Amino acid sequence: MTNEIETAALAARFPTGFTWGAATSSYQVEGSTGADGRGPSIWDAFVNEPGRVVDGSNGDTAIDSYRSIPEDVATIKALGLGAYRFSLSWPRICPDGDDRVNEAGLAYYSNLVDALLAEGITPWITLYHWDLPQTLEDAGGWPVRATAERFGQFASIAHAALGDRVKHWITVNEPWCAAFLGYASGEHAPGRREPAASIAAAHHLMLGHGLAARAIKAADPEAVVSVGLNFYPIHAATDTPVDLDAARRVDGVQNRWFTEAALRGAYPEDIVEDFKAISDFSFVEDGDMEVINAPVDVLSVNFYSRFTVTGNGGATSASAAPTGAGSAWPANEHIGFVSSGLPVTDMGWEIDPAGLTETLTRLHASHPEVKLAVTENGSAFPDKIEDGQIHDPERLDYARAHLAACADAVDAGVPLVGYFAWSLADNFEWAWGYTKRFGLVYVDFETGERTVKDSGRWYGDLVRRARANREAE
Ligand code: IFM
Repeated sequence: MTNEIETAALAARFPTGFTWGAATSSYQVEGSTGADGRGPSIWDAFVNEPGRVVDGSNGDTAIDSYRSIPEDVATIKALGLGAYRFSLSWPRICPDGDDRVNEAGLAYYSNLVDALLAEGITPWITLYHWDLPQTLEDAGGWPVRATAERFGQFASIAHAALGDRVKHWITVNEPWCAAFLGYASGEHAPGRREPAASIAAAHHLMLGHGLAARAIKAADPEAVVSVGLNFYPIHAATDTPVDLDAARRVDGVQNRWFTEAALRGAYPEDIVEDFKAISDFSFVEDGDMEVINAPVDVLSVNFYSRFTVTGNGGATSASAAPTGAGSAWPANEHIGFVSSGLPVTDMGWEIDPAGLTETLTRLHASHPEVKLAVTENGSAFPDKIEDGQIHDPERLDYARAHLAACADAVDAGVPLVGYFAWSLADNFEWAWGYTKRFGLVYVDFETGERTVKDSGRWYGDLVRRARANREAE
């Protein structure tokens, strides 16, 4: 009973029109990587290299979402969600990454959009969630300018096919991961370890964002355009100058680099100076920053954890280290990540709900003109089926605490317009394969069978209560 009262009280704290959803991405859920003319992506190649994925798995089947539109939409509906964020597989639509379109690939997304709309579920499309067509990587990948231009073209193709029904567009998801895990530490596809090239990759990902955002807005001024960035509160391990400087650097690369480029049209000067140690920035052309500074209607905030940082890299503690610690921070290899003693999820990521409020209020203070949406938030914990049920109190507590943190931000005046749980269902967790479960819905990876977890039921209950409150007003 107490819990029901608490849930009702939490639901009442969200404003009218708030978007409630869950998120996935193409390579993590679709499977059918060889079906209907889809071309290969960098992830198809990467997973086949020995040692890249901890359990040696791949996304060939994933959770079979390509063949499960009715089931997936029914699951979203059963949870009571009003929105579904999914990504388009670029090589499914443009198998060679150029302007030749694979109509069968487009048809899959068109059918998914129709099925969602028929159930009153609003689609939020992400254009790039890391599955670059392999042909574009063969031509140089994101360190090369032409990839950004191709991406702008892809955005126009996707929007021309789906823009009559889809209003919400997120251009690029987590360019930090795509650039620095993909091209600096090599922990993600394409697995390159070229720190200088990773900075060019980061620039071209943002240029791609700008080109895509402008193409969509030109086609539909009413479209709601966004870019998806991953944020972490950064704390210095001590107040020594070396640790404080490490915190400034990590905060700059993680929280300010992409945000300021998109929203202010300039990279933070202090980080430009740091990066000059390894890059001459010759890839930045006149006019690029204006393109990158395209209108953003909603900033998509992905939030999982916080970092405590030291300038003495040797002190890195494995449990506190983000994926890619050290080598994923080009020009900052001396930096380490230490535990602050907070409890951690199955990823080893510290749980810091107050850090979400801190992130949202800081973003609002720095960029008051833009609305915010939490487009990913969630936790991995090992799950066990017991009598056909999944009791996952830790995931439920994580969700409850982070939603309360969102409500605190709303109370503080942050224009927060939505929340998307990561993820709708357990799926392929990149270099962790199928060993980490983030879903509101449990997936039996052998049979594909779905079972709603306790956390999914709780989230659905919260959403229904929030909606009922507003309808009663
Ligand atoms: O699964 C990923 C997702 O693809 C991007 N953001 C973080 C999630 C959890 O690691």
